Amino acid sequence: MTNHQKLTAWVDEMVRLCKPDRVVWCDGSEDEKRRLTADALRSGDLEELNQEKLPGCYLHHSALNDVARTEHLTYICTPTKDETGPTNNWMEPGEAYRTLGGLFDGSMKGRTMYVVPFVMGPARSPFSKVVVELTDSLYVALNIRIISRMGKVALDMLGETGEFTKALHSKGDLDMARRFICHFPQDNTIWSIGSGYGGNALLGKKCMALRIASCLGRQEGWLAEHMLIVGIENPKGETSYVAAAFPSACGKTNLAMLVPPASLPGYKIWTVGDDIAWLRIGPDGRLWAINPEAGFFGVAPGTNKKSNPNALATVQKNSIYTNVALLPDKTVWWEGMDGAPPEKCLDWKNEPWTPASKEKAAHPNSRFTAPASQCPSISPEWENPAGVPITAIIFGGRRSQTIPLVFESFNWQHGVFVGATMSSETTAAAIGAVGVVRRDPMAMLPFCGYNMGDYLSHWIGMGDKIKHPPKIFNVNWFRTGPDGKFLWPGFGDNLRVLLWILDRCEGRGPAVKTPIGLIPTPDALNLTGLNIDPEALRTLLHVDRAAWQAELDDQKTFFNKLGDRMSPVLTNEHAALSQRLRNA
Ligand code: GTP
Ligand code: SPV
Ligand code: MN
Repeated sequence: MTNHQKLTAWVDEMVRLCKPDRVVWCDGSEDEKRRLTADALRSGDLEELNQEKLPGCYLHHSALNDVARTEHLTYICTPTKDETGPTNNWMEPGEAYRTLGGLFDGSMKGRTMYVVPFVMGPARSPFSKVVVELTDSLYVALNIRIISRMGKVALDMLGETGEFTKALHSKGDLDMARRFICHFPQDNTIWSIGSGYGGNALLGKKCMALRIASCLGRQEGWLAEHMLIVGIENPKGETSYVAAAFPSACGKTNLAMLVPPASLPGYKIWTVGDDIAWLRIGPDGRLWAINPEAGFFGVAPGTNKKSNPNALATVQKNSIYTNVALLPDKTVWWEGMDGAPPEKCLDWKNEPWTPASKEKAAHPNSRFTAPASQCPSISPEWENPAGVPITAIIFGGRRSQTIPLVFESFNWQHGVFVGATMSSETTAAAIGAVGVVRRDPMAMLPFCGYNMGDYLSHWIGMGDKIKHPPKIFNVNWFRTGPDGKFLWPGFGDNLRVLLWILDRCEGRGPAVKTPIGLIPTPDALNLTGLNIDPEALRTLLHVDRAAWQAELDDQKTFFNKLGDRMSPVLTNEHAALSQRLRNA
């Protein structure tokens, strides 16, 4: 299939290590899809869903101990620990190759190795990168087919000498004691064993397009970010694009597919990407973004006709569902879907479930994998090799207290500080406690492939190079009241906040200066047709000085952790914020 000698030599070497019974090179054809799907149905990797109601859709159950990314088993393997930094797990590369080599040795005996070449980024884009993943998981091969441009297209792009990321994956025995997700940035290599789940196993996504790509971006002068990209078309037909970084399960897919409320007629939303953005400086001095992916690996629970009709429409065909509940008619269900819960179903563990059951029917991190091209709001520009120009960058987390609905930073440096001091309550997207506030700079804490201090300096440095930098904002859709309910309706109504952001980018839109940044005046947000309690709105836009003092202390603790790699520009921003809060 290829005359790329380095590629075939590497595949041969990995075959000698993993000792599969068979090796299958994936070409991405429809015929191959049919074959692999039939194999997956036979092996039990996939279960067929109702082909009348959900054509081309299948269900996958992962192992019970393999339902989310395992950050504590994820390593960056650089020659020195300092390059990896204090926020990542580190393993010396030699030790990592030895330890994982022992586990990979013979791991594919009795199994098939799929050689899966794919492109991250639009075909013919100079920004795109090729990855070749070797995997013993049919589920992984079929997922990659949906979320990237897989097969011949990638080998064509490689030619005989092109660069590619070497990604080796085996389910191993799925025991967490023998699970490792290791990144070798200096070798452009990823080795992952012991998991078949999402970000641990679909190595083009978080492992390559964020961890490895962030290292490439630093060397080559661009940014690989955990960001959605969305276009907002106004009633005059003008479209502006924004990129937004929120941590896992904090609303990227939903914002990327937002449906404008009926009370704001004439606006249209265009989805470019829902999870990852690669951002470069264009010839015009603006920042341009591409979505390296070709599909969505989205959170299922909470997706319904009201919250995200576009996602729901996207997943009606050619989609793989992971760890959702199965209804008697072989369609799917999850918590937060429209209508009453089913009288009975099989839960994500494949066990009988009724509304009286104590546990959830779908796993909180259950997901759908669906082609981006099926999304009703997909942007006509989504595969533009040049990307789309970014007017605003938005940071945001899940914070029940303190952080206002929206604020604007004073300039690029202050904006980077706002991103660097982001924090969010943890979610089910990673194994571990849920609801604990943690510092998560740019929503990249689990995804930065090098020293976080150097990463923040890279962001500062980019500001000097971008002639027309986007304005930087912060949002929080998740503020709650005394009753624990969300104060802001969220979802489609988030457009109201986006419109203020775009107004500000055009030098319009009233704002008040506060110590933390510029906040909309109460009448600055377009609230037409929205029934929101004025008291709730006051809380949403209020800067509580005592709460911000605690915030400052926690920011300081985090910055201190980065030691001498911490950007002095950002420590100065911290001191300046402290001063502004004192003077207020
Ligand atoms: P990853 O794929 O893990 O990176 O997640 P994501 O950032 O794309 O998050 P997603 O849009 O899938 O949303 C995660 C959860 O947050 C879902 O349960 C949503 O229903 C909920 N959510 C999203 N947007 C909003 C919002 O504006 N308000 C509220 N209250 N909840 C939201
Ligand atoms: C996330 O956790 O941010 C995801 C899902 O988008 S995963 O692909 O598993 O990383
Ligand atoms: Mn994500």
